[in-house]
Amino acid sequence: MPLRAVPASGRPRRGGVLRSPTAPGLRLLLLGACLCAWPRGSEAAGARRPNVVLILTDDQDDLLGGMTPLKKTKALIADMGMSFSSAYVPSPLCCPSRASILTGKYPHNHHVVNNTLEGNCSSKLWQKIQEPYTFPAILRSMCGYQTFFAGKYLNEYGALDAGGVEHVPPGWSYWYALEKNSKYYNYTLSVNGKARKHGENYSLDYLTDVLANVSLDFLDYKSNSEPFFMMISTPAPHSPWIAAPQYQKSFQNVSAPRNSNFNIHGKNKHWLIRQAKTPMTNSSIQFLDEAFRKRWQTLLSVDDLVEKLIRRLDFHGELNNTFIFYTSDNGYHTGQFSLPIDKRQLYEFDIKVPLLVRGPGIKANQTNQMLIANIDLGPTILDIAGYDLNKTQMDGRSLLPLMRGTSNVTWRSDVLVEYQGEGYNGSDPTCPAMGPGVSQCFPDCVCEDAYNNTYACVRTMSKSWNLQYCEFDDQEVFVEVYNLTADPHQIDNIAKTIDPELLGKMNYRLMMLQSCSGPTCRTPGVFDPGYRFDPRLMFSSQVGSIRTRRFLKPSL
Ligand SMILES: [Ca+2]
Repeated sequence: MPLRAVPASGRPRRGGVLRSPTAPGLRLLLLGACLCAWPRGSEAAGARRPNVVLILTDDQDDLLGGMTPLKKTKALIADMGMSFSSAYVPSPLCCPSRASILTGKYPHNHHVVNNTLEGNCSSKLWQKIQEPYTFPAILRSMCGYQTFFAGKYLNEYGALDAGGVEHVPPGWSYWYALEKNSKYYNYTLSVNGKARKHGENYSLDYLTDVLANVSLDFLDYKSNSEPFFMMISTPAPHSPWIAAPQYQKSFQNVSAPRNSNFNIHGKNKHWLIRQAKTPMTNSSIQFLDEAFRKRWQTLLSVDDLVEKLIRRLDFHGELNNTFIFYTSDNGYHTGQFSLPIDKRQLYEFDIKVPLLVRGPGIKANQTNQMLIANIDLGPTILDIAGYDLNKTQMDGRSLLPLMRGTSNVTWRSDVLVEYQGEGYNGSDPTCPAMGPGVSQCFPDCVCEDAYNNTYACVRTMSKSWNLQYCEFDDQEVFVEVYNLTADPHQIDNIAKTIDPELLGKMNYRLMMLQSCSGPTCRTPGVFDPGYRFDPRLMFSSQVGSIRTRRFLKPSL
């Protein structure tokens, strides 16, 4: 059954009409509508406000060749615009990372800590406190954009305890959201709040293709009098890695990269890494190689989606007035430090993601090396729409000056990564060696997450430094530090040998970032020679809750 782009307010119509808002926060926003400062008179002069498309994949790495299968995407977005070569996520897990995209905030400010309802993933509290203030809600209510969502939203979206699929978040004019986590077949979509079940017929149900079709429908049926924002969030390349039939024999000769941290023992790393079995079993290696191939196969349908979308934008005369972003919610690893497959670690392979953009005013074939986090996407898109970022509490910064090649932009040198580990309290007879409190023990009983796999890192990039500093909230109060210039694969933890003064600076910077909120998160880092830290600014919104660390020196 073809999916028609039906507005969330009901029957198909020309022009997206906002649903009756239910959230009090959105009502407040609506009271001050039309607050986007698009230059007065510019539309009358023929200029149209830019459209924005955000394509978000699920678990697509940057470091292990994740972009390699996407040749058309590279040609149509990266080669036509800008690639950010240092783009990070503030949490290497779906729900916290997606919450950071939507809110423009670090996890300690949006309070989504893992993929469970208890961890605030699409919970009632999230719906009440954060969801009315996401950047799409502002785009819709303040800037008059038509807003379209298709695909995976937050992992617990559709949970009965949080309103089921009837819940449509404020700010979306068109809503085609997947219930729960990524699937390719046999799933339920919320079509503007009504459940629509899909089966396993490729031509009708393959989710990546369904997302492409409904997106094309939106472009055919949208209003031409308002600009639009589209967010298309694919299941690929998340497990269960089911490729379209025509791609299931692709990449038969491809294996996971055997780079220098593949299948080695992480001997100076935190306990969860040290318990991994080295060398990995043959069955683990076969499994991860097969997973690697299947992940790439699923991305071929994403490549088709991107091509179809851009062709349709061009057909409707919108391409030259549309910013198109492409990124992923977290990275991935296949065999690094003998961890078979997952994404919950602090290392580059899990926290670094592709980020591409093309659009008006962006020159072709640009690479930007500035330190970026996905909390910058919301501020960037609001900036494109003309919204004053000082009116938000977002932690990120607009990338628009970087995208336009503005000279003398003072940029940050540090971003924060925060992760709260998840454990499983039951026992597993197939994995008796591991006690309660661990999880993700697959394959071959190598566990990749635990309650105390809870850490915070500051990733620093400046002219002088290329470092990562991480502290664990575990019994060892473990510290890991890497010099990414000398050791790009993060093999040597230098926490014991690094200059103590530098260690103290990194500890201090981490403490500052973990206490930051809104404008205080946007400041340049301590390694910027022009930076003068003002603690009054940092703690202005944190009165009475100044965070103190349990230690100043590392314990290894
Ligand atoms: Ca993910």
